[in-house]
Amino acid sequence: MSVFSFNNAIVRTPARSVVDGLRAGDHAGPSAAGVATEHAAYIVALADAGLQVTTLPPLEAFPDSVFVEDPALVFGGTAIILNPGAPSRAGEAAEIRTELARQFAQVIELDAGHADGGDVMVTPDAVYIGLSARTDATGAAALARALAKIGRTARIVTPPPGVLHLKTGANLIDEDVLLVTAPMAAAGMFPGFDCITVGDGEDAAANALRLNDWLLVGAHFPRTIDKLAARGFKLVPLDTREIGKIDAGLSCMSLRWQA
Ligand code: CIR
Repeated sequence: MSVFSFNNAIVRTPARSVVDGLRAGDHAGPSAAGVATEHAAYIVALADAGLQVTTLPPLEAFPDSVFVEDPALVFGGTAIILNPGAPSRAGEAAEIRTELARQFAQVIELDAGHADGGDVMVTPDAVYIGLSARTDATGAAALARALAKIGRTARIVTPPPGVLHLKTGANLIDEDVLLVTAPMAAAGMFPGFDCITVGDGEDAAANALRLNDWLLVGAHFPRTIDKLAARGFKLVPLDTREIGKIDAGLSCMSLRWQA
């Protein structure tokens, strides 16, 4: 079974408060209607790729709660409840626990530090954990211990400063192929991988999402799309311009696993 085999996903309907989602710059936030439209199209794309989608209700108290990838990490049979590093997001872990306990035979809690799922990238050989402003060394070590309990090897890496999450800048799109930004490629964290660099001025395109045979990619990154098409990827372009205003991309909006 490949790391891209998925038949289940959890998403959460965006709250109206998503307009107040965290962002690094001081630019305007997204519109609630715009995020809702992008989210609805995303759910269709997950279903079209063969995933059964569980949709959780919106959480107005948590503007970033649409990004369910961050408070947990899931594999077939096991969910690991993480501890998001942004104070405004810490409560999201408790909010998703009940659903994970319902759907997974084993639920493991991170027992120290902070870690966001956006900093976790699963590859065939190892689970990469990126240190960031959200994932600290204590949380990364605790996550590595949790992964060891389920027979997974962790590899802790340090992305360049200023990158929100590991997967903001690097995503596995084939067994040994990464889609990366130029700074991530230059950081030399991924020896042995074939790194495809996103098109000029299209760094946000790096957060693409491989599901089964399909690669979901931001629709407004033409140079990256050309590169990926030339390599033969089966692309599903999706509009991410609204969620992009709060520093998010396509992996952030779901938890995915093979049941
Ligand atoms: C945040 O700053 O936490 C959200 N506005 C964006 C989270 C993106 N999540 C992800 O990359 N996994």
